[in-house]
Amino acid sequence: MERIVFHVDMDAFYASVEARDNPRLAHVPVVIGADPQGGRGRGVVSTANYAARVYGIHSAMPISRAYEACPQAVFLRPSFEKYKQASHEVMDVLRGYADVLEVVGMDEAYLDVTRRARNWRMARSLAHSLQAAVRRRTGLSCSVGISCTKSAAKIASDRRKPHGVTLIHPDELKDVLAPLPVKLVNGCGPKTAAALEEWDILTVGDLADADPVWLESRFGSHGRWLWRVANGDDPREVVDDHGPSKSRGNERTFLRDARHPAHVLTTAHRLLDGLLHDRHDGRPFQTLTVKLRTSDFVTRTRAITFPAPLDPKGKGTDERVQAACDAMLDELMDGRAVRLVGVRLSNFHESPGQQTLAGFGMQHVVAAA
Ligand code: TTP
Ligand code: MG
Repeated sequence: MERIVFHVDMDAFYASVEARDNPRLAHVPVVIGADPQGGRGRGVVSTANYAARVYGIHSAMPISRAYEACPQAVFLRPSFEKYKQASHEVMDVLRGYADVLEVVGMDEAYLDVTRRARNWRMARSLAHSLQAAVRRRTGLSCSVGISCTKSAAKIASDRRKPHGVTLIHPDELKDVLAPLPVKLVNGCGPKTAAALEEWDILTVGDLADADPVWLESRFGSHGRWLWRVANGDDPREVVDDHGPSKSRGNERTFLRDARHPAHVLTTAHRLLDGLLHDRHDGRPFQTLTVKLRTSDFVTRTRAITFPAPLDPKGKGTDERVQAACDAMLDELMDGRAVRLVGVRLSNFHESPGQQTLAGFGMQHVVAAA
């Protein structure tokens, strides 16, 4: 059966995280990277938001050139911890949409959705819901490419950025690929591209039409691989190479900052409910973490480790976990309006653990920030 593969890539990832956490950045050019030092800086641009790209600014460009192109842009140093955290939030959402999820970097992932989508029409609508869920639950925007192979899905995700959904149907795959530059073929680095160019092989179409025997004699087995991919044939599976997740979380950014503690608690209960009754993961867990971000963008977490693992479907688990969650959130709420609330389960055990009476109590707070 033909596979249905998504490639999800976050839009202007670092810059979007910064804009999410500081809405004043939303409509001005933002450049993340080295300190421009008034045009004398020596580092490079990590990324730029779309408003800054209008000035020709892009990743890996010297920061001094970016400064020259747009001195009025906001220049920020990267905060990797923040991006890592945002990446976890995104991947948690994606996990809920995939038969198999393969995270390939901080801001991109492949999803095999063959079983759940069943056909191309449903795949497209699944991609739109995924995009909406990522935006709702993380405040960030992504682009989705849909096709029958990883290579094709990756090419697709780049075609309508930002916030695009692009489907390349298998029937049109060869035609869509043909005019693209060879460097977009998986495995074709700058050196191979230069070598191919000497033989007038400039586009994916040129490569697809080349003689595979000649390619193999010139580039070894790599040559044959390139020829296969250029012909739309990429056998790589989407693989979950990360083993069972070490934690599962869920969080919600309020459309308007929440002023009533009861509203925050009810939302947290709903998120918990989703985690405890996840169809795909019923492992017992021992740690619950809550997170609260107030309207001034201060984020704090509290965690509790129960004395024994809790079975998510066990009698009384919901109540116990809710009580622990309420106690921690009560402690974190100090009258400031709340922008985001999150909950996370971790410290998983593989089989339902023996629950003792001690499991009814709470033990100690393990993290506070
Ligand atoms: P990309 O996905 O390449 O870029 P992007 O997400 O910023 O923008 P796009 O909408 O075009 O996808 O890279 C993801 C992040 O990786 C990016 O936000 C910053 C970081 N990065 C660097 O630090 N240096 C680089 O040269 C590149 C390409 C990315
Ligand atoms: Mg990206």
